[in-house]
Amino acid sequence: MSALTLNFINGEWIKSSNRKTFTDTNPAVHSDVIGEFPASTPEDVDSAVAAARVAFRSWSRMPAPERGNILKRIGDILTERKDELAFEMTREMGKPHFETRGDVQEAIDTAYYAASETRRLFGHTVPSELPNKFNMSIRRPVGVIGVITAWNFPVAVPTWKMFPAIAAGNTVIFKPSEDAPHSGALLVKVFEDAGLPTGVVNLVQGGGEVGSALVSHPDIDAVTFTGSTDTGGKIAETCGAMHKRCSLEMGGKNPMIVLDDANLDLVIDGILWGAFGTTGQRCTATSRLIIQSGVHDKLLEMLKSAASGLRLGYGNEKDVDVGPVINQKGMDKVLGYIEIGKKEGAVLEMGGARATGGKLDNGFFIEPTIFSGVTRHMRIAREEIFGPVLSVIKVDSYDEAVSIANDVPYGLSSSIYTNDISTAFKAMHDIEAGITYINGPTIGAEAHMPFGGVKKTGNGHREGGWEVFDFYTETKTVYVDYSGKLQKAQIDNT
Ligand code: UN1
Repeated sequence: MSALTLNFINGEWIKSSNRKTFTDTNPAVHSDVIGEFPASTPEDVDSAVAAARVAFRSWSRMPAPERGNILKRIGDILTERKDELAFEMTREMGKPHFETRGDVQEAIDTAYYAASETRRLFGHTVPSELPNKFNMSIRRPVGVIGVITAWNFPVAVPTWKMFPAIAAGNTVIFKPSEDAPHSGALLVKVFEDAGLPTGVVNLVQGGGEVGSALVSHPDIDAVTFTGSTDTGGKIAETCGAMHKRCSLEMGGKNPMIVLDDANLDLVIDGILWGAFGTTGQRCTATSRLIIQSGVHDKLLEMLKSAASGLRLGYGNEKDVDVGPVINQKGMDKVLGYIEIGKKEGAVLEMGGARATGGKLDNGFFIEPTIFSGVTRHMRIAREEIFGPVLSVIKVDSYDEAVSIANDVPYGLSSSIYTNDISTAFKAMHDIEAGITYINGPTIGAEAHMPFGGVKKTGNGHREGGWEVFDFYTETKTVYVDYSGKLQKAQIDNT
């Protein structure tokens, strides 16, 4: 068994303290066992935090552009290994190889972007209200960061969190999802090979017990999490009680609005990619299609014919458009929602069952599924399904479309197709979401732009782009008085 099935703590690949393991398998080919990974314990978290705390002393003092040089090397190695990483990621979590290549590319972009930020990390200089006095703000790293991620972007999302964190001088404990430990370990191996100093990133594999130990650890200063809204809420409670900052990226129920004047061919490409890309298992997936009545019937027919051409299969084989869902639990959940949709009276236009036959019997495949006649109060219009299920809602007007788009507890991504520039600009403001795409689907965030959602999707922070550095740094305000005497603010200058 390779060393990479161990934890990585203080620069060494080591077993967990209790030697217990969990099994990781290929969701498209059940017989393909990827490995046994440590079901780690709170003691392992303790060792990782101790290592990260020691590393913080020197890492936080290193000139930021030097940290940036290491990030560049990480980006270079990710570029060299893009194909082999993508192969293993597809094997582990199922999305097709062209998509896992994109996942690695997102990590590469983030590495180079975060490296470039190490030459900025701007503070402010501001006039003082007193003479011979200089005011400024500088950024300081926060400390040791707990990073808890999902499996659907097993490389990109962890790097969105870790690269800006380490660029800013923090150190990290990384807990990947139990459904993506292998990708997580391969990523950490890249860090090791790039010469990231000992203890700066530590990997602790495992499930909820490790996650809770991280969140509640008194020596972890901040937690960043991508996953379910329920778990995020619990993390926020613990962090709140401990006065710890946390950044949460949670569920979505992302709408795509199609108005009568839209270019329908463009819309079809967008829906297929937005709703069925990553088998619908993105927090940004298009899960509601809100169509204006003038084009509703025509678009639905076009959509059914286009979606029936999607090829399901193991994503490391040729010509596969859509992979499996992640595991049995995921499959039960999605099939459960399909039953709910039927009971609620939505019209099942296509799909609606486990996909079987030939090699599909070896994995967790679900037919791309479309419901029409969905109304705003149905559960399939309001709850995150995280699978290849699209709910189509018919509306009469722009105003009705926006009102339905906003009528959910989530607000991550959104999209509108229209050729009317005034409507497009209006929608930018009217839609309650952290991200709005005009004439594009709800997926496709770029690494150097802020990413995050409103309402129950997030808690006010953003990943990606320049804003993420606000989460990973503390502002220190500095006053330099060079007048040679005591100057009393608010007293001497009134
Ligand atoms: C996620 O689903 O957690 O915009 C992230 C996108 C991707 C990131 C998705 N770049 O869909």
